[in-house]
Amino acid sequence: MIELYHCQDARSFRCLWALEELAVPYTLHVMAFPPRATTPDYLSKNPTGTVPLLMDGEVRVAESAAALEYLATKYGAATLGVSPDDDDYGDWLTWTHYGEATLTAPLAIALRYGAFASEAKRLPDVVEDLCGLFLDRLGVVEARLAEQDFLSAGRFTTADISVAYALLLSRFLGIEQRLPPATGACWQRLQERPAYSAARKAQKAHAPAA
Ligand SMILES: N[C@@H](CCC(=O)N[C@@H](CS)C(=O)NCC(=O)O)C(=O)O
Repeated sequence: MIELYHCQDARSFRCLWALEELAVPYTLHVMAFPPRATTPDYLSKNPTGTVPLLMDGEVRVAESAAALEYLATKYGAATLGVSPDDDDYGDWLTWTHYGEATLTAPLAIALRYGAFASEAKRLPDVVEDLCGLFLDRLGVVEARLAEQDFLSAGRFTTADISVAYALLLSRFLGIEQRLPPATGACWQRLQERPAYSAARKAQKAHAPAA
């Protein structure tokens, strides 16, 4: 049975959403954030203390885009994934990783210095600069979504899940209203997917007691 270690709305949400899309059985462990402080035992499973950690028998994947790629390749070759034989394979990989490495990375730092840091350590100019960088980097997403409904392969894949997570984070920075139109419209459509709602319900249902 697959096990997913998760914190509410953290990058592990990508994996939770993918698991719901794939309808494979899984056990969900939701920890309060940050697990290094709230769940010290977790460090023995993942010494970086970060989520996600996806375990599938002996297999352990601790990067969210890698976990998407793993799940798609292993359980969703014809649904969330794209086969190496397919012309869209490189494109699909690019977007699946773009969502984390290029889009989410600046937003995560912006959240750190905008929302999580103590008042004295907040850096509003840096936060605005990082948000601007994120919005610039969304330009290629907007160009693609102005032409087609999904980012890659002409259908819903992990590429959409990966990028959509960055769009979710934009909400927590108060810049969701600044998403360009085709991207914003796609984000609305993605939130209507039953698996997205199921993932949101699952993280709530398994939330640790406050
Ligand atoms: N690139 C990694 C980043 C993982 C990461 O930093 N996760 C955050 C939550 S979104 C975390 O667990 N932070 C807790 C900490 O750093 O202690 C991935 O995509 O999985």
